[in-house]
Amino acid sequence: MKLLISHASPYARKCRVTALEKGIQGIEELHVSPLDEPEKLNHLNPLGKIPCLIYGENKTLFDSPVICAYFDEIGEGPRLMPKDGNAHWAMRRHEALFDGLLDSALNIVIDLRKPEEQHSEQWQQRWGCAIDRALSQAQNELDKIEGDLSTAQIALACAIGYLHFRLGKHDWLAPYPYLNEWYEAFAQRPSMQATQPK
Ligand SMILES: N[C@@H](CCC(=O)N[C@@H](CS)C(=O)NCC(=O)O)C(=O)O
Repeated sequence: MKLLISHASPYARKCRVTALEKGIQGIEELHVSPLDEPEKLNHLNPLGKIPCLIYGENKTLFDSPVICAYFDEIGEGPRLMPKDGNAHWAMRRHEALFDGLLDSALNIVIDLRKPEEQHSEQWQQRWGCAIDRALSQAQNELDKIEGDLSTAQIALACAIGYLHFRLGKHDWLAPYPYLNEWYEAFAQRPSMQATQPK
């Protein structure tokens, strides 16, 4: 299997953490810069985004939730996402919330990379508020998120890691001490340590 990644991509990190936690061996990580090397990526993922997994006989999977679900299925150990029922949908909801948090953070990063006169204060504020509401809900629902390792925990930890990595000037977790405590402990896992963004 080959996984197209960059060391800075938080979506790729979700997949890499999941693969490590599920004991999946033999994944070759190929480093791709989606903006600079579209020819390496676009024929595999028409959306031109990483992560993208190549498996089997040149089959591809993209979008980190799909790749994580695939790793959960083929890997060892307890499932990271309950197979069905209410627990499944509750976890899917949390995964969507934390992936959406990540999308808002990435939107801010992209906006900040534009020439200054093209920055949009209004959109940055909107995305920032979405991040804050998602973090607030994560802390309020921490009792449901904590516990056995799960897809939702990995998505949340990678999203918070990205806030620290790219938008660390702002202390996003200051209002959420319990969430911060949870994150600090989770970030010590070998899978998180091995995939720190660069
Ligand atoms: N929903 C996708 C988002 C992936 C994504 O946006 N990846 C970024 C890198 S962090 C990318 O490849 N961006 C290139 C682009 O948007 O053209 C996922 O969960 O995998």
